[in-house]
Amino acid sequence: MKRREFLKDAGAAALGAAAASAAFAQESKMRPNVLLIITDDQGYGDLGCHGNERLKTPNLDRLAAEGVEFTYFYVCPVCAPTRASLMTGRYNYRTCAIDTYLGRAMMHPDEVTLAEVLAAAGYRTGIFGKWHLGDNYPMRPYDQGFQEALVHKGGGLCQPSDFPGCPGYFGPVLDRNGKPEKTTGYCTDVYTDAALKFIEANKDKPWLCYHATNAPHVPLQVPDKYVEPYRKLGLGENTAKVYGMVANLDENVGRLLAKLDELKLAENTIVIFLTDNGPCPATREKGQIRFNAGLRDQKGSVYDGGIRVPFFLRWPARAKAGRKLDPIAAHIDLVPTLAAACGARMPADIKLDGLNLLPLILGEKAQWPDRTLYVQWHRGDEPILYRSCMARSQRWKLVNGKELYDMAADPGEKNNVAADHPDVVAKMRKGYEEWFKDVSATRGYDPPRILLGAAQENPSLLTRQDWRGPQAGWSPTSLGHWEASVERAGKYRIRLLFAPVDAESSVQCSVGAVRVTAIVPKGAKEATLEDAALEAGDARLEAWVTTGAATVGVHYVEVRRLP
Ligand SMILES: [Ca+2]
Repeated sequence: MKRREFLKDAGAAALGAAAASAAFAQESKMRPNVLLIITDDQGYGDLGCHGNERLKTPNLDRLAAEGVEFTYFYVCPVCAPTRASLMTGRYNYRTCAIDTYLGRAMMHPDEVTLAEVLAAAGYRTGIFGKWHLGDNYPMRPYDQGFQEALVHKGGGLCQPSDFPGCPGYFGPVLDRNGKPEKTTGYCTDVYTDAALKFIEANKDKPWLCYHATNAPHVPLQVPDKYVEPYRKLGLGENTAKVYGMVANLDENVGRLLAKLDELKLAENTIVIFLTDNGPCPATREKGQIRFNAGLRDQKGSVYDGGIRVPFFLRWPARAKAGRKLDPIAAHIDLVPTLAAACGARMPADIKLDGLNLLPLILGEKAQWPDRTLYVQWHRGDEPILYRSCMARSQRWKLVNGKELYDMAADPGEKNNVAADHPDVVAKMRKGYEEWFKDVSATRGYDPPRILLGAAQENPSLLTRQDWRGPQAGWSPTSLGHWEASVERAGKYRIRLLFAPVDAESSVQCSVGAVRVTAIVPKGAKEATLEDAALEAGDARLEAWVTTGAATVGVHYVEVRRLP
């Protein structure tokens, strides 16, 4: 069954039942709400309850104490891959979201997301903050099951995907359900305000609130009042700012928890907190990674410092508080766990990689299987066998196919014991190779295409987040193209935005075989190209500015189908 048919069927079933039966309404009242909080580049050690003696996180510590904690919870070493797995219950290599930018964070639109699964089961769904799985139709959060969205574009604020004129973390211009909206206040506060409003408005229905902050990702912008206490402790400026961002986050988590109390929703709301990867290398002080509870390495690494993150789950109605669970778990487990907890149906033909963790969370006596989790990471278009990968069973961890660590005895991954356990190494290598072949075969590694001229998105704003090609990048001289597909033939208006030119220049845009051009005067920073007659179908879109002998790419392309 195709995903859209499934979603239609499941949605109709849920709605039909709801209309037909008061019992269902009663039952749906018992369905838990889900508040899923994920932060960006906050490491395992960036929490008071993980032994950080300087950083104060009273609200997150409280959440940990009131819920269960998975001690060994794994994600990918960077942002978008983690989010793809979180949203689908599948290894990200199955989903086309295989890197963070240059078109590789776009997730295949046929993937079924947590939001789609819960929406089909009658949930209200909202996302506030960071999506990072595609900025254009049909990959945006509201194309993928979220009924309400207030999100930044790309992988974070202050990136080339920002709406033109977005000032940064303070008063960001955000995407509200497909329209740019100038906000006021600090980004994390803005997302929380929107989440609180969403929860309040939907207090009588089951809901999924995905609260995904771009903090404490770089750049380290945060109100100074949060940073000052950490400067006073003598911490370096980077660490003080990261801690300030986390302190602000913690305060916002406190606001969310207080709202659940106020609305008397806390009992039957599943609150989950996790982060998407380890601490960012750019925030080191004099080359040193900040406190990370003894884990090895940082963001971008498959040692535990890059991929082992905090994971707390609070559900007072059903999960006894204060337990630490040692079975290994991962981002791929969220979808099966939450689908089970919320009574939602999964499409039968979808290969989920994760396990339903409920038996562990509810403390049922379950035979829990030892399994092996896999994480791999690369930059660019295709992963390479054995490059930056790890396989993890309950006891062992194999890194890059050749280093073996006994994780129970050596959580800091200091002693490679591969030579002592050739049988374990051989078995894990075999498992990894099978996994690599399997995930690579799902969709291959071509990026998805952006659809132009669709009723759902017109105009489309293309940014450097998703452009492609050997010279594509985020520097002033970068030059790239977009892999697009024109949904409907017709007349289009194409507007280009670029860095101000220092002399008369020629600007050009090609879409497939069609090329439109203009001459702009010195100082110009945009041009509108009228009457591009585009055919339907796949097309490469390129746009560039030539000044004298130099040719550089544009910053934005706005493609509008004319009526
Ligand atoms: Ca991240």
